[in-house]
Amino acid sequence: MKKHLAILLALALTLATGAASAATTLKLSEVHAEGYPTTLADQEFARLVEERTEGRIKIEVYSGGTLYGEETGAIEALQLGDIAFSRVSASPVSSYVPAMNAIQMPYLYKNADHMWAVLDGEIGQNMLAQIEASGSGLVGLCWYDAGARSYYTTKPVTCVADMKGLKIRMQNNAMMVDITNVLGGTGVTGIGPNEVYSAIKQGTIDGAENNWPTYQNMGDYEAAPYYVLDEHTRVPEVLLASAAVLSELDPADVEIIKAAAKDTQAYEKQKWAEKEAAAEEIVRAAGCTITELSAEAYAEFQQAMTSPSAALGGQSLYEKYGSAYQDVIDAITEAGLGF
Ligand code: BDP
Repeated sequence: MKKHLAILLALALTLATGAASAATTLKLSEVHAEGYPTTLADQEFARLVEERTEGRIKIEVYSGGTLYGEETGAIEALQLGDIAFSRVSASPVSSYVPAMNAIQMPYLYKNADHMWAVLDGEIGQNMLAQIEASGSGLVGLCWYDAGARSYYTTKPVTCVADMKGLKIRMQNNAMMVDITNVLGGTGVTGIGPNEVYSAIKQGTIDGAENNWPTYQNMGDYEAAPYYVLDEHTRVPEVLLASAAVLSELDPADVEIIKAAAKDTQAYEKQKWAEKEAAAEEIVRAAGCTITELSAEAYAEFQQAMTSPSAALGGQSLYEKYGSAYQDVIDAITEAGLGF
């Protein structure tokens, strides 16, 4: 009798705590290596979700591009519901949600504070909501920092004319390809960020463009030691979820997931600041040629990417990719007046 009571009690306890129900395990794809700011943020997100759902949801983070080496592959897997999450750059998301280009036009932000005021404000939060509302099958959870992107090449570049004829790996986004094309170079896509180093070494491309942390962490600075700080774009990172996978979960858990993601943003920004400084130090110590542009040379890059171009049949990048979102672009520019 006593034994039966104990079993009953144990059963009641398991039911009450939910310990008997199996945990749901979800996958998160990340192209960066262990220890990179976004990977650390993914892991913090997984920790918070597991803690706040009391173990009902476990998230496995696959770093280093082991699941998908190209972010477009991860995005398509999210649409199909093959994986639950992926931390990607906002750039390839534009191929699925074109309005995303409005927040990553060249020379759009005055500085990082300007970009963050926009992303944390109405425009950025509306953009996250728009990813979900667009019917893309994607859900935008939060933004992460990714600094400013600049060109790195196997030959010195100190002005726009030096870009002529260079084959430059760009992210999978038509606007990004045109950013290089308007400079007289050739934008090349289809190369994952982990393949850039070998593509440069093999001579398939003459360079690429990225922020300090990726330039250093992927080892690209050893293959293309000329880094020209033209800072053409600030493209934030975005943590995406699969709408199909979220629809299978308890709505209360979806709310926990959404809140947990937002709570990792400050953490990533702090790790980003540390890594950005450390990466710059490593690259400089390695003896790379870092070109800080004169005001005139900088203006030349800016001019090429904002005015009409023969490479675009007389259109400017802003006309070709931004005119449908002119109101958003104007609001972003206006928000920059205080910076
Ligand atoms: C890095 C982003 C990463 C992108 C990569 C790229 O963190 O998400 O995949 O650029 O250029 O800055 O593809």
